[in-house]
Amino acid sequence: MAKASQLKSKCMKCEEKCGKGKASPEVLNQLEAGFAKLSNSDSVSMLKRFLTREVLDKCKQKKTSFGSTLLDCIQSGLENLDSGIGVYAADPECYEVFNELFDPIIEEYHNFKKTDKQPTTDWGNVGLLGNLDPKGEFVLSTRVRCCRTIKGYPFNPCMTEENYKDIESQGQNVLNSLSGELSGTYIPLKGMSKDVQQTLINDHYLFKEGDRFLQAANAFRYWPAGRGIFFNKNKTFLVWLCEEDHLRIMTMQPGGNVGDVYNRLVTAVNEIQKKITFVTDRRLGYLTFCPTNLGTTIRASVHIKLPTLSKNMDQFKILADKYHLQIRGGAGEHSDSADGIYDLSNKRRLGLTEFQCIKQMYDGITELIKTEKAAKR
Ligand code: ADP
Ligand code: DAR
Repeated sequence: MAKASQLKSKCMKCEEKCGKGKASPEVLNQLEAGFAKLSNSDSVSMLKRFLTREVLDKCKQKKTSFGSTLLDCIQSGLENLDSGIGVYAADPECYEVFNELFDPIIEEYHNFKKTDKQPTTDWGNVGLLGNLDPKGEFVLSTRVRCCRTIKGYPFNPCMTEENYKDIESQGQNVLNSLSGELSGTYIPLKGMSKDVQQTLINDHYLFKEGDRFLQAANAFRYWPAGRGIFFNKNKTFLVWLCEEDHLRIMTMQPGGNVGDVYNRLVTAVNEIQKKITFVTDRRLGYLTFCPTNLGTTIRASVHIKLPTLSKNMDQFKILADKYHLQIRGGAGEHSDSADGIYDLSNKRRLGLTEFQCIKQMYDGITELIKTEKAAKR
């Protein structure tokens, strides 16, 4: 397996495209053309609002040691003018090298200033979390996920096919060594039948394909090399390799027992972290491909039916905002609700501890269920 020092020179795509030290004339031309198109558009993305002429001039020549350029980070937002954010880090160094662009985005999305610092990891007291809906009236299922980046590798836009295979190999070796409730099976996406793949997606276990924002971010190169899913016998513990992030570690089960799901995630992450070194930053915590996932990287969600509250979506969104909850459809990001099922999760991941993230979801859903019950009377 290639050593971390060799890996950086292996990022041939970025190196070839940009050469050594500074961005190539071709990249500079693409940046100027993209900036002109963006400036003349009615986009309301954070990229549009924070990529000023001054920021572009400060960042356009720069490259990270992986060879990533500003173009590698903003290409998705230049192509998808309807992006909310429009920016991904092409490798972990981008948050520092292109901080003039990333810092204002991080501040606005996470309400996290340049002077703020992510607290050290604190999974808290799991015993304080129980079942949100013991009678099963509202909550169909609970899921908690976090993201992890393996040290020495870039993110998708700058990864080589060898990088994907290295990460898959490291991830598979660690996951296959887990025991007890966490023991399970790894299935590479390469060779997976379309029927099996679609069933796993429909059952909410496997990631979807073809997200246009990720496509434009160069997140699907060498697909399906290095991508795959690990899950235990009951599919209550799962890990995605090389989808959006190097690892997405998740636990889930039917019903509203947040304590059970969270406890299993904490156990799994701690076991995995005994065997792989993940990238963390003193200020931003765990680093991820997308800036929306920085810090704890925790998204704790319930699939829930709140038939009275969801009749008025404007009011529903105001309530969700009050409890720092994000509303997604039942099929995950960019999906609409079907059968009145909503995916409600903590919006905040950075500037608070892991326990505070899960508690924010727990308390918010508790309040929404109380409000639903009162509205039904
Ligand atoms: P992520 O959570 O990794 O940001 P998505 O929002 O796209 O990604 O969700 C990924 C998959 O997880 C989707 O199939 C989605 O339906 C499923 N999912 C998310 N939350 C829950 C939940 N509470 N119960 C069951 N499935 C869930
Ligand atoms: N749709 C893209 C990404 C937003 C965050 N979602 C992730 N990372 N899956 C946007 O810029 O709006």
